[in-house]
Amino acid sequence: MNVLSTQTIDKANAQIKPNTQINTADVGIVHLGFGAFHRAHQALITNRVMKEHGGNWKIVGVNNWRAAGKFGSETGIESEFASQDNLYTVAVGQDDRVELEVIGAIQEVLFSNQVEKILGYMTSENVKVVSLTITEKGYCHHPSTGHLDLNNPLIQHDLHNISQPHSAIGFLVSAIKTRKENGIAPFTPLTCDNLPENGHVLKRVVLDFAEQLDPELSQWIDANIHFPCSMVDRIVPQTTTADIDKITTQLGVQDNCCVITEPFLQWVIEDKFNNERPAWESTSIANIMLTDDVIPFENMKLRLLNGTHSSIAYLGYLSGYQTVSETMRDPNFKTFIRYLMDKEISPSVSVEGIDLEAYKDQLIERYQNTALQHRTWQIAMDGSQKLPQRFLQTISYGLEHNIDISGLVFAVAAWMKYVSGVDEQGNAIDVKDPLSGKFAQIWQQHSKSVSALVKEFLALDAIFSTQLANNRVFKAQLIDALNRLIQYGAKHSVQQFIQAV
Ligand code: NAI
Ligand code: CS2
Repeated sequence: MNVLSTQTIDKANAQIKPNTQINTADVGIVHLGFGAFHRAHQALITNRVMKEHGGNWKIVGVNNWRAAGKFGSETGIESEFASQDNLYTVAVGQDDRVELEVIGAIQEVLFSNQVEKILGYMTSENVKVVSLTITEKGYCHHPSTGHLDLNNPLIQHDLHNISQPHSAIGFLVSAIKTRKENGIAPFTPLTCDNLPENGHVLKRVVLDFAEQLDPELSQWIDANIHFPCSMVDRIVPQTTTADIDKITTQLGVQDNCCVITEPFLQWVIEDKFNNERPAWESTSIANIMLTDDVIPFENMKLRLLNGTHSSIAYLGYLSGYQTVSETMRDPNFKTFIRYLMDKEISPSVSVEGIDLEAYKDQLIERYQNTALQHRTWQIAMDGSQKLPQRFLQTISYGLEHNIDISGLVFAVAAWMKYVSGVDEQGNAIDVKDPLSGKFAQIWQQHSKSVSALVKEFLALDAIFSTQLANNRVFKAQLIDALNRLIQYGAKHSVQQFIQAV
């Protein structure tokens, strides 16, 4: 079958396709972390801005990051994009219905070792936005404090080779420095990662990095560059070969770069930009807004969606469920997840103008969407980077306000069991986490004593704040939850939990 390209696009069976305004536009954005989510969210929205309003907002994507001094998993997507003239399809699926949109907003996709080319774009005055979806670990920060981890191998390299950066932070500081020296107005660094106060986290690590390089540069950045926060939401699983086959069949041409997602989409952006930006809020796509306070929206999403997503990931995986929708077909899990939302998470969430009950109803529906094969294993990865904003901040709030948080503590216990690397049938779990080696060591040394396991995990100050680690109620509940989990298993423990509340 022919591959999707400028030659074959007319044959493609898609509801929406690029137009001339898109095809003739120039580059205006560099995106670091050109993964599935960016392709189904910011790139699709920017594509629609150009289709409906014009503008030079084509995107240069940077992908396949180096991890700890060597390249990350080679997906080869850069070459796949080149062979498709940088066209790809977003498949929006709801159960058995799928609609296709071909995206033409991508100028090219670069591998993160093409440093000169990447910095050439990032230092061009035509580039006005540098956005990021580099995963929580890409910020090279300590999740519990927000400060830059100066011992991170990528950071160590870049502090001595700023003209040849490996880390996203190094690329940002190198480009900001060059633009300043050449009198070019700064771009807006726009983080779209699942981190609380993500713009503040990005600014913190950029300032920490610049301080090591040149304190005056750090002071200048602090005074002259905004780092807006943004809350992003659209469930976008890793694309599987089954997805590619299904989308290709419907499209009528081969698309090896496609992504599949849900109809729901939301983007709440802090209105603080250093330069021009696309009118993202002015397209035919709903649920995109500019505001001066994103934090309440981030709290709502990171706690109600991502907190229950990670609960499903760890407890669902240990129960033998491969995907979110499969887990939610277990009525005990569906009851447990709604209980977490209503009783343990909602008390710490409030957003003016948002109907929280309707938002939670919608979340439960979204999780049951059978068009998405969102793997519990994928959501379970990088827990050391995710737990603070998804579980621990809500638990801390509950402990301070005398709210029962035993369900979330149960989810933390499931994470501890998951990172042991062995499931309930004794099979190996492929634990993906920057601290996976540390977790394996703790289990190897302390697997005979649950209280010792809990003590060692709580001592991980990159994850658990000192205050939480020293909280006796939390520690006792965690020991009890892990004991029950080991004794009865995840599926039975969930059933016991909802029968007891
Ligand atoms: P993905 O695995 O498709 O892409 C991850 C991207 O991050 C790749 O381009 C990779 O090169 C880059 N990356 C990985 N490690 C890095 C590092 N150390 N430094 C710099 N870049 C690095 O993942 P996906 O689905 O695109 O998600 C990426 C991020 O987007 C998530 O971590 C999350 O923060 C955010 N997000 C994802 C959603 C989803 O449903 N997939 C929804 C909402 C937000
Ligand atoms: C998921 C998120 O993989 C994960 O950690 O919880 O990527 C989730 O799909 C998005 O935040 C939904 O907006």
